[in-house]
Amino acid sequence: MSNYHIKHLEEYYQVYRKSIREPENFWEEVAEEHFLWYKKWENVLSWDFSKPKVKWFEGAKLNITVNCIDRHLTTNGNKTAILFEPNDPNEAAEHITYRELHRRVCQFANVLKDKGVEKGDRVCIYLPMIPELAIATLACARIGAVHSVVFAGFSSTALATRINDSSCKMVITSDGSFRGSKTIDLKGIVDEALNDCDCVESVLVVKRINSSINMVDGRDEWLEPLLEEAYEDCVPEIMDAEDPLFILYTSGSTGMPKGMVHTTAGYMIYTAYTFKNVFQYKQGDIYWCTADIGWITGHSYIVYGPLANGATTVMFEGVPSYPDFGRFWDIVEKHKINQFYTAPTAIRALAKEGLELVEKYDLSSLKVLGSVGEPINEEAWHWYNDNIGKKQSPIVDTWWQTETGGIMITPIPFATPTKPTYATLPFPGIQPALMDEEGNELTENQVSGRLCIKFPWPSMARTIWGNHQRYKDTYFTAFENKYFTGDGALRDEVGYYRITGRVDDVIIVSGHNLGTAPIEDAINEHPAVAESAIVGFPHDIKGNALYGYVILKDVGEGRVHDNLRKEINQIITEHVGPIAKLDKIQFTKGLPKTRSGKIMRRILRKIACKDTKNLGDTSTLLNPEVVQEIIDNSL
Ligand code: 7RM
Repeated sequence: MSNYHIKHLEEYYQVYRKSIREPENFWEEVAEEHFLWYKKWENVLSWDFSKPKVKWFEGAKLNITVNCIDRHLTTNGNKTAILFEPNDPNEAAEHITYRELHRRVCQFANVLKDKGVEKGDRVCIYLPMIPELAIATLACARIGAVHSVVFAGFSSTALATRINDSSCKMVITSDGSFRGSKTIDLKGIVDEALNDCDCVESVLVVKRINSSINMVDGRDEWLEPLLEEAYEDCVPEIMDAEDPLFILYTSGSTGMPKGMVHTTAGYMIYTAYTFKNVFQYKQGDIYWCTADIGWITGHSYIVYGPLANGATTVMFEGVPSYPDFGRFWDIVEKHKINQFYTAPTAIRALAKEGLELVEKYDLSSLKVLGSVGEPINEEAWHWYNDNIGKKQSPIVDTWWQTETGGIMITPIPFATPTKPTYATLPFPGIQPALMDEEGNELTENQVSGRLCIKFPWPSMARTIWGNHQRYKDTYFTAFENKYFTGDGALRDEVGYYRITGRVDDVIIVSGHNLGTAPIEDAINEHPAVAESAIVGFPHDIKGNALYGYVILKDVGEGRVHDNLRKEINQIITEHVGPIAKLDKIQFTKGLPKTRSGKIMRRILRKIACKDTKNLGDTSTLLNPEVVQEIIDNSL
């Protein structure tokens, strides 16, 4: 990919204006300049948000792994593609060159083929942050299989739901994972999940922690010996531009997660072009995104975007607190990281530990700092800017979503003047709109509203796996002819955007998108629970924490509430994962409900935030009397 990127604000505005005036020419030029195509497109874009239908580069033929790997081999074969930093700081880092990556992806792809995986088949990947995770995704893409990576912190029930929803034929996992001083029995979790999955024919197991695990005859196999036997080259499958590349689940307003489907050409172009411009990546730079590949941030900005640019991308297996809270800075110094991309929740956790562990390390290699996943508060922004960037490295506060596939609103470093807590300006090709509740677009500056996008962009999700109607209902129904993000935002006097947070039932805890519904479903499984409602409240480190209101079936005098609290969190851990545990649990006799039976979360949210002076209109409630009781007993 050519090294050219946007260099100053005037140029940003020029590029932006062109991208809006002639979007098709704009994206066609990006696609023409940078990528390898077996066949060029017949049509750049066709779209209709009322269906909704979006197609980019129809008729084009390509393979994304050829663009991410093969095409770098002649010039950059010996360059490090993936730099793996293990959990244990005493274990040597692994430098995987582009040539080696090519061989390992091809071998893995051949194993998949041998096991009967074909183009279009779904493969579930449930792995820790080890090189095999990136290699497995690329191996799927090599042969046209659709990967569905499930974050390896999810429970067996959550895993089973995702495997079944897209009827995955194969699961790729490991014997276990290292996380700080702990090990986690991943294979055990997979075994449990598979009790409820009839679609899975085979399980490939990577050896990572050397634990003794149970292998099911005829279903499970160790990966290593198969790889050793596998041929070192694999002819890439020729894919259509709109063939699905992967499914990634994100939570929604019902218990059922949404399998967002991303397709090949548009996703490739957009992640590559945003990576280059947002991080100002130069040949030779070492780039590190601390996300897990189990989230969209890892898909787009650890794997596909960086590799499409021939970059060196760091994969870190561990946690920021192990062996101590200086680990991130230790890695920055050790590998001379140039671009560092992390989440506000991590920044807040590290800021709390004081400066000693920062000042120990040489951070002078850093050029660009990134933030993603939730609004970054003013305090965290300044701490990051002052102590990590030493006021020399611009912070790119990047707003985007699983559904958008790539970064949507962001500063371009060294071009866009940054402003704390503002994601600033739309990336070229992105047309945001702020809407009032009646569905009118607010066109002036200094307004706030619901954030929509008015025009398609190449990396937008095309559908929800198996449920196009839900895709339409969730994103294209609230505002006519617009994609609704679910977020609220404001636009300041110069047109900068500040994302204010979700306006729906999604709560972001430590940067993880949690739907209230699956957590409530889990709590309601407890035999003593009649009903429950979850809301978020501000938390110093996690951004938001969870507050649960629980109605017990029978307020038996003998029950010890503390035990119940533990049991409820235990059930949540089993059904959703530990990330969804409740910080506060209030037992209550009733929940405020509308006449149609919908819980008025707005009121519960205010109580959890200790903002009870103005509860708004409670007259529509079926049972207004419960409100005072809840306030009186609030935690
Ligand atoms: C990339 C990612 C998406 C939701 C999104 C927002 C929130 C993400 C920012 C942000 C404020 C940001 N995908 N969000 N980035 N809010 N400023 N820079 O996180 O699908 O997991 O979450 O995250 O609410 O809608 S995600």
